[in-house]
Amino acid sequence: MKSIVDSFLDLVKQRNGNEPEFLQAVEEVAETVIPYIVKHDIYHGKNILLRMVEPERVVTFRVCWVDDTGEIQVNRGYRIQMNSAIGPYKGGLRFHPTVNMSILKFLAFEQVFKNSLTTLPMGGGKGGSDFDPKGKSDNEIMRFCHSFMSELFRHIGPNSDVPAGDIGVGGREIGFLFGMYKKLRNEFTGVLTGKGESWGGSLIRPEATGYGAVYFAEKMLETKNDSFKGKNVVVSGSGNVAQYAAEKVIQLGGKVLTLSDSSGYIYDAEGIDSDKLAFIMQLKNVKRGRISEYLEAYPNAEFVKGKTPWGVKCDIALPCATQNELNENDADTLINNGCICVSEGANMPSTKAAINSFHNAKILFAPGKASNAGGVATSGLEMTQNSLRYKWSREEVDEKLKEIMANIHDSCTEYGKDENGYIDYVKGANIAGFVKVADAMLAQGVV
Ligand code: NDP
Ligand code: 2IT
Repeated sequence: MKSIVDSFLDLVKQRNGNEPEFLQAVEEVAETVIPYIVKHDIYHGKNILLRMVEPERVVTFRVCWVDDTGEIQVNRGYRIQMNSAIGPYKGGLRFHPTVNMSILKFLAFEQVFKNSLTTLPMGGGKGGSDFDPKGKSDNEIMRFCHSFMSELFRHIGPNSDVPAGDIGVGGREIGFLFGMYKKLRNEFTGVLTGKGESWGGSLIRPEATGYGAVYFAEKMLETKNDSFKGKNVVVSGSGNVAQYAAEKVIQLGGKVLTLSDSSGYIYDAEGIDSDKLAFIMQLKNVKRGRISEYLEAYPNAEFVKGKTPWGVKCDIALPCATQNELNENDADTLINNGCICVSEGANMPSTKAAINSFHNAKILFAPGKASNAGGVATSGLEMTQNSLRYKWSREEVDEKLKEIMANIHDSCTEYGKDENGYIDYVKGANIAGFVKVADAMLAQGVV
């Protein structure tokens, strides 16, 4: 068995040797899906996984824009159209200086499995730019977004490819991108999700990824007759996903001890309550400040510079910042400190060795492609509402989101439960996500 996995990975490495994050994502899937393929004749010998690791299309383009000092800036834009077997390409746009082909291909690959798990008809894609939004004025952000869309519009559409937000792309950026798309196409369509409430956006979309990651953790805890009530929770990041994960934890009676950004983390032993979270939302979303400024309002808290929060003793950990932010040592520290549950809000925040530690310790661990799928699922619900030219209430969307997260939990259990009752959510998510896409690819032939 091992040798089939190894020879597959050797081939993928030969073709993508300079793409470490992409290889990391493929390796995790191959190790769980190939043994399943080998046992199931309909998938065996069809090179399905080999077809799935090759993007259907990759677009890269130049993005020129003029900064506030009048200087001309040049960035690189990308859209990876990974797999459209079960629906239009769907996935976010990331604006961050670390964006490159490896990062976007890993994200697009994960997205294919994640979108399949949502039960909604969405293929997988991802895009973005190496543009750094930090410290840019609103006008600079607008000029960049307009320039970016002045090329991307050729490659997307409401029935072909529907982008959304990710790191560095939130409501403000989606607005600027949508404005330029609408102008160039002269049509008002649901080509992007995460839109504003008054122009086609879905209620609960901003909250959905963070809420979903907590709903998923709640489902995992239920398997142990446990809940968030009275639990100490460590959250990383302080962006969209982290903020709403924290909000839901507080609503469910948990105590949020930390939040972070790329400069370090804040630790508030008294707990970050809803008033403190409102301060953080204002600080990050309106003032666009740094998490360390929390101490100006709440001097009893600590700011730990240059560190991630995994050393803080907790019951539950929610990594909600970025890829590979939690390594093997961090995982061991969490386990030794009594952590019982890790639900990933970010994409691939735990390294492979960290995941092995969680599995060996038999604690509850959910990979992002299952636990953070609430964001894209609610994007799918936004697409549905746009097609219907209709709007559901907050309660209706939240109810559907909860139901989708519960379904994903069931799918992971179906394919991931071992003979001793332990649920390997990584294996479960990979196989459940794979089966639906593979069946569609088989039905559509070699295209
Ligand atoms: P935001 O841009 O809103 O926030 C990102 C947060 O992560 C910030 O606090 C940022 O800090 C921190 N961060 C980013 N890069 C690093 C880094 N290299 N080291 C440490 N901290 C870092 O993004 P989101 O909250 O939307 O995204 C967070 C994660 O969730 C990503 O992995 C994304 O792919 C994933 N995700 C997002 C979804 C969505 O709907 N938005 C859906 C599913 C997954 P700083 O400000 O210092 O950069
Ligand atoms: O990683 C993700 O799932 C996202 N950034 C959200 C994608 C989407 O289309 O809503």
